[in-house]
Amino acid sequence: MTIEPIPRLYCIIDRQCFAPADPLNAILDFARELLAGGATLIQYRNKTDSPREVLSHARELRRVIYSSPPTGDRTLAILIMNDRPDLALPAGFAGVHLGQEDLSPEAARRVLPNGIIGLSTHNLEQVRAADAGACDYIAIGPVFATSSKQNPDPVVELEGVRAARAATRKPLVAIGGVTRSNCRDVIAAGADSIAVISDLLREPRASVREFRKALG
Ligand code: TZP
Ligand code: MG
Repeated sequence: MTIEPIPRLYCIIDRQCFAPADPLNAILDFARELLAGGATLIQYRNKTDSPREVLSHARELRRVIYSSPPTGDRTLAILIMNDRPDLALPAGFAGVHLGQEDLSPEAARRVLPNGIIGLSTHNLEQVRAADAGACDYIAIGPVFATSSKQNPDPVVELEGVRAARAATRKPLVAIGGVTRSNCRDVIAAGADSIAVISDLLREPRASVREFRKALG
């Protein structure tokens, strides 16, 4: 499935950013605030809980999003599951975001024949391989230093975004250390979209609004 044009802002809800126990209500409140700010693309990232819990959170997230009033020019936010196509399917999510060590895009396509499939890349060689493969969009990063990812690859800086842009015509998402202050530079370097964890956390509704305003 295509995701073109990809929304300029790609919000990530990272379970790690919420209380160790019983995070669901806080996660759902956070999602409501993102939507109220105008979020149209949301990934659920949960690297700690059991598949059963991840699926349960994801189903609740979908319920919240489908029962929220429409925002912006899109009726509903697109929901993407991190890592797990097998959970995206029963959660009713639109797609999956894969890392280099998850299932390949081609294998994920067997699970989600009509789903959106994104792939993380961290260098030019990976971008080229992703461009030749079955993913619908490519993420490049970390662009800048980030504390949201364990064992991050080396930062690619704006130069890495420019190089990725030159290597693919697929929608390009830049991730890692992107904030309201630097997001315009990242788009100017060639990204179609920027993915954010940290700079949404403190004031999600206002942040989404400000990102959207900055990104046009
Ligand atoms: N992949 C590369 S950097 C990153 C991920 C998941 C974390 C991005 O989070 P932040 O807080 O916006 O830097
Ligand atoms: Mg992954």
